[in-house]
Amino acid sequence: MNGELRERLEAKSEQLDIPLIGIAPAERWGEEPMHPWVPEQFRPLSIWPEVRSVVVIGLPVDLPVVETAPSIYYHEMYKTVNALLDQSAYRLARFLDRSGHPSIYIPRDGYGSLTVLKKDPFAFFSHRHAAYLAGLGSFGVNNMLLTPAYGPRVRFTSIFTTAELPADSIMEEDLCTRCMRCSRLCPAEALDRKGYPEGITRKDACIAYNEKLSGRHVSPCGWCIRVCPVGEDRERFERTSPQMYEREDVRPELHRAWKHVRSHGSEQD
Ligand code: B12
Repeated sequence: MNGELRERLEAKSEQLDIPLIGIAPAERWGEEPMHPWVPEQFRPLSIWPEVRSVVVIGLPVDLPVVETAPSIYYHEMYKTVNALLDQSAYRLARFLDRSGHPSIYIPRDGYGSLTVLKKDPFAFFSHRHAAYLAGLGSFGVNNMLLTPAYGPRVRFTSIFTTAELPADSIMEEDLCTRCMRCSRLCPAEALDRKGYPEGITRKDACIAYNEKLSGRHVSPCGWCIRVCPVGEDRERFERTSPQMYEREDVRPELHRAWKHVRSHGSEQD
């Protein structure tokens, strides 16, 4: 195990302003910690047989920005975070390469368009499951991985490396409070109340709704991550009452601000 390399990797991530990093051994996918689990051909060792460890990084989306969604503001932030995720993962792969361990980055999404997803709603590799195995969080009813620092308001990507790095433990705690706001407030009625992995996500409904938003330049939707009460970012941004998303009288000044942001820079509903 290369403890010294892990320390240097963490220092490099710090330097790149990456707040979340976790590591899972590639063989952990074979342990099938829940059912249904990631099918064999989607696992790291099937994709790149030389991989020994999977490094997962997470970048947050700011709560006050996702609150304005559907808006050009969240649309732009989503693009910014996506670009940074890909670039940071690419750079960390080069860092590991230079340390003598061949490594490759995986793109944060990996699909061409929503039309492609309608036919096949899967990417070749799932970062949510990788982040779970790397100890970064637990699954919520909203089908997302919830983290202590940002709840579901964090996007992930992964790096496959031949280095054998000390791993993190899977999080035992279940962070989801089962408040059901995500399921109740989803505009596409895509989430049932059972939670992941038993619950059914109507991917087709979610994709169709995002397609509509995309035509107006305000995708993605973001409701299921906005209303989630989990995450220290709620305290930091003074948004401790998720009731405000259902009742305009709880924070009327915020509702006015969101309407203002939504009414510019994109085609109206
Ligand atoms: C496709 C996709 C979508 C689709 C479909 C969503 C869905 N419900 O699956 C659309 C476009 C609608 C979408 C929407 C959103 N997404 Co999305 N999406 C992805 C993407 C590209 C691939 C997901 C995937 O293929 N997983 C792989 C399979 C293995 O997982 P699974 O679907 O859960 O499969 C299970 C079961 O279906 C079962 N199973 C049973 N039979 C079969 C058969 C086969 C062949 C397979 C594969 C599986 C399977 O086994 C699996 C294991 O439990 C990932 C990026 C990535 N490459 O990981 C982002 C990702 C999951 N999305 C993300 C986000 C944030 C969102 C949104 C909030 C949008 C937004 N940015 O505001 C919404 C939330 C929707 C929701 N609540 O589910 C983040 C999640 C971050 C987090 N904190 O967890 C990711 C990881 C992107 C990223 N790089 O960070 N997304």
